[in-house]
Amino acid sequence: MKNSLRFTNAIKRFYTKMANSKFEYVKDFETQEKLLPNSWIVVRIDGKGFHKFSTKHNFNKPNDTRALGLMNRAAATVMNEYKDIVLSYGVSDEYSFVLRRQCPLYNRRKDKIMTYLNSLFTSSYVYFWNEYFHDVKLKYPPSFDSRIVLYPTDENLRDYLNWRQADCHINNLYNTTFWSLILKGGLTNCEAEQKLCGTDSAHKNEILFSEFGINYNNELDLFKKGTILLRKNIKHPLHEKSRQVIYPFHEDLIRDTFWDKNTNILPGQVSQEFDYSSVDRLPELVLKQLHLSDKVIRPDESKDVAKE
Ligand SMILES: Nc1nc2c(ncn2[C@@H]2O[C@H](COP(=O)(O)OP(=O)(O)OP(=O)(O)O)[C@@H](O)[C@H]2O)c(=O)[nH]1
Ligand SMILES: [Mg+2]
Repeated sequence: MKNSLRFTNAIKRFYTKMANSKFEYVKDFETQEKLLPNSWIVVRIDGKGFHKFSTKHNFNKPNDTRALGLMNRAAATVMNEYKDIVLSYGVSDEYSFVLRRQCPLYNRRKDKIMTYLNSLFTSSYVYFWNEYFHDVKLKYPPSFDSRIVLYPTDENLRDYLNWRQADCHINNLYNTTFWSLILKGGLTNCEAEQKLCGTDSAHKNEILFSEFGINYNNELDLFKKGTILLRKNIKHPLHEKSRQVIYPFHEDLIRDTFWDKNTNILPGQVSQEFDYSSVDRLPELVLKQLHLSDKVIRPDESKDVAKE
């Protein structure tokens, strides 16, 4: 009995091996694209059909701080997992992740990098949905496309980021004026579109100011500039030990000032010290990472918080 069982198993193993070797040739059809060495890797993800998604979930027009906060949270999760990301830039339903030139991640296999980053971003978007849209039920699963673009020089990388931020500015000025004409001015979508046709930036600023008393300069930098996420070492507000966090900035990327301050990015050093004593309050995104209530504002207020 024992012998016959052993014999049957041996036969099974033989046929499995035969079958494997017979079919194994299909593995040769798989290709692996390795990303060029010594070049900046940019992974850009973009929401699929977010025009519809934002309407279905009643996003505020033209900008919804909950939606932008959620995008930033999902992106920070990706940055936390993948330490080779030195900078991320987000606006509307898109995020760009910049991986340092020398990044050896997954042997620079394109598919691995692109799909892992995209799926972690997408699952995080769904995972954190309720933290941002408390009373809004997620009606259907959102999805994001992604692509990888390589930039060989620092100048190319900066120009890429300049392009995305300039796009943010152009779209936001247009959308702010468009929705003011509709929501405050009572125009139909078609009328607003016609009114804005052929207008330049100065003209849109003028419409906003003269018709609605809106000074575009006073709009939130979050809307005008998008969000730049950087890895920073900061002093924990309670015990002052150094902590690495993903810190959001809403500044001009195009000017040299940004690059003069954040000297670690282009040499590919992923993190840098950051003294936040001059900011009014730590951003919510940072407080969440430190598991702190958003009542904590500055180290000098930490004693009060610690007592609570
Ligand atoms: N109301 C509102 N809409 C937003 C916000 N953020 C993104 N959107 C919507 O998302 C769209 C993003 O633009 P696209 O990516 O070009 O459009 P899409 O519908 O996602 O189309 P595909 O990316 O081609 O699938 C915007 O045009 C808006 O309709 C927001 O904060 N508020
Ligand atoms: Mg989209």
